Parts: sequence; C-alpha cells; structure tokens
Amino acid sequence: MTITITAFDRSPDGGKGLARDTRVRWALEEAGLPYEVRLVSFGAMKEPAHLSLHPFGQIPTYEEGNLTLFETGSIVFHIAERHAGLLPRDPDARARAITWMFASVNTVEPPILDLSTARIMEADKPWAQDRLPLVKDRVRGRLKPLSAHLGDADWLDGAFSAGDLMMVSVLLRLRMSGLLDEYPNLAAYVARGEARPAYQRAFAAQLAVNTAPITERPQ
Ligand code: GTB
Repeated sequence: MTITITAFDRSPDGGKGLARDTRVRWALEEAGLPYEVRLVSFGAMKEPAHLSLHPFGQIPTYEEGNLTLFETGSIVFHIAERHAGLLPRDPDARARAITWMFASVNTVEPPILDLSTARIMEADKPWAQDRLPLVKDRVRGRLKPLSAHLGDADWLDGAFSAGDLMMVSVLLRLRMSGLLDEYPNLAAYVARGEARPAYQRAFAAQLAVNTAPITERPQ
C-alpha cells in the first residue's frame, strides 16, 4: 500500500531538517519503506482538505490506505510497530523503547520548543532578554539527567530504537543554541543518529525539496 506523507513546500529552516517530516522520513527509511510526499503551503495547511487529515492544520500527516495519522510520535510508533528495526522484540525492552518515545515528546521537547519561541517569536518583547536564561535553564534541567542516563552508551536502552530516533530528532533542534555542546555525550549521541544511513537519506530527501527550484521540486 502506498504511504504518503505531507511536508512543507518550503520549510522555514531552508532544509536543515528541523521540520518534523524529517523524523517520519527517517523512520520510513529505517524500516525500508518507500513513500511519497505531498508538499503543502502554510495556506493550504489551513484549508479544509488538509484539515480533514490534520485537525490542527500542521505537517506532517501520514496516509496508508484508509488510515490517516497525524502527530509524529504516533506516526513513528505506527511504523515501528509494524516493521522490523525500530522496536525490540523482547516485551520489556519494547516497553522501555516506547517509554523513551514518550519522554522525547512529552518531557524533553516542551522546554526546547519554549526556547525556540523565546528566541524567535518573543525576541522583540521588552522582557525577552530577562526570560531567556530561565528558559535555557529549563532545557538544561532535561539535558542533565538525560546525559546522566546515557552515560557512555551509544543509545538510550541497548540497541538503536524508535526511542532514539525520536530523542535525537528532538535534540537536533538545540544545535544552534550551543546547549547541546554543554553535554558532550549528548552531542555525540545526536551525531551518531545523524550518521545513520537512514537519517542521511531522510535528510537528503527533505533538503532536495527545500533547495530545488519551485518548478523542479522532487518529492
Ligand atoms: N506535535 C506535532 C507533531 O509532532 O507532529 C507538531 C507538528 C508541528 O509542529 N508541525 C509544524 C507545523 O505544521 C511543522 S514542524 N507548523 C505550521 C503551523 O502550525 O501552522 C515544526 C517546525 C517548523 C519549522 C522549523 N524550522 O524551520 O526550523 C522547525 C520545526
């Protein structure tokens, strides 16, 4: 069955891989699944056709036959559950990998998103410079225990899993802030994720969309 995802027709990051379709592309590449991409503009995301796929008018979405999904955590879990390579077979290890998926989006990502909001959306506010150190400290409050848990291991719980895929994707957004470099084992962890051939293919695919002339965009 054909899998179709949606992505920005032009990502605000110009192809740095920070838009969330990259993590879905990565999961599909890890699972060895071919997929198609429908590119959408910011305007089209708020139109009824896209809202029927995603109630909040965002990307990415995932279509497979009669099934439509949104939320990257759910999409990656769906892929990981049905295809080898992203979740361990052992039930306890599998449950722990799923726990890391939740931790990435529910515990680690929120302060990172808050940092992006503080740096970009609130930069012109009179209180922005006072608030920024507080927001950065909240991010450190997540990175420090994560770094302690990872220690000198390659991945969060044994072999690479969807938990790592999600966590690396979340942490990637910190690179420009310099915060990741305060925790060398986390910086190396993210670099390990990025070095995976499946990530490289996913990154290249989204970059091609964002760097091609409008008339020649690949999907
Ligand atoms: N919780 C949802 C999920 O995980 O799927 C969040 C989805 C989401 O935030 N989608 C964003 C979106 O559609 C794109 S990824 N935004 C448009 C809107 O809400 O109207 C977020 C994103 C966008 C751009 C960059 N960037 O350029 O650096 C980084 C991340």
